Amino acid sequence: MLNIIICGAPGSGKGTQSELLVARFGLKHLSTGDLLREEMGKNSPIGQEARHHIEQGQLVPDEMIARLLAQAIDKAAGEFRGLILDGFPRTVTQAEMLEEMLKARKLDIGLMIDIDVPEAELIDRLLKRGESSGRSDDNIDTIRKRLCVYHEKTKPVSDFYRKQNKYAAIDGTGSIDQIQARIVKALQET
Ligand code: B4P
Repeated sequence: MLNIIICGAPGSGKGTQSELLVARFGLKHLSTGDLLREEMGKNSPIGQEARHHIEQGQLVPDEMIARLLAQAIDKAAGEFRGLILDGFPRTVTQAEMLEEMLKARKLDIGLMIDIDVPEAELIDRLLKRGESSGRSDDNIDTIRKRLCVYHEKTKPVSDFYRKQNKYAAIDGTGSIDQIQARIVKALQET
């Protein structure tokens, strides 16, 4: 079973590339950003707490997001050939939590794909998305905060998987198809 993580800064194209991988490999796509937006849409207690953090450009608490992800994995149990975890883990603590979560379900990670895009392009993409997405976190002040949080908390997660030889850095510039081809090549070389 192929279980992969797609990581990268906000706007690096994690969601975009995940959708293409789903179509190609029949994987189950679990985006923690989507799970949180679903809760916010329902205005559930989790959604209300998440909104507060997301609008500040901060990450939601590790325990909250880990619980939400575990529930989503269990809900999909038996119906997937592999998982794409999009936007999780975003902290080293989440990476440790994920190890335990997967071990308990006799699963493991094959590869972490880290999509690398220069900051100016990230800001450009997110501002463009903000024109139509209606996402309250796609504005310049929040984008800058999200990028700081990414460098401080998420970048170190790469080392966690690099040490396990489960890491591939992917150039995230160019067309969506070019980037997809780089990811598929990395997966084939695993
Ligand atoms: P996410 O939903 O993961 O949002 P993202 O990082 O902004 O999006 P992504 O990288 O998927 O970008 P996309 O493909 O859409 O997280 C939102 C928030 O939720 C976080 O800030 C955090 O607060 C919270 N959260 C989520 N997971 C969490 C966790 N594990 N722990 C704690 N908190 C968590 O691409 C962006 C845009 O670029 C799109 O408009 C797309 O069309 C465009 N694009 C993509 N590829 C392109 C290309 N090659 N060229 C030009 N444009 C491109």
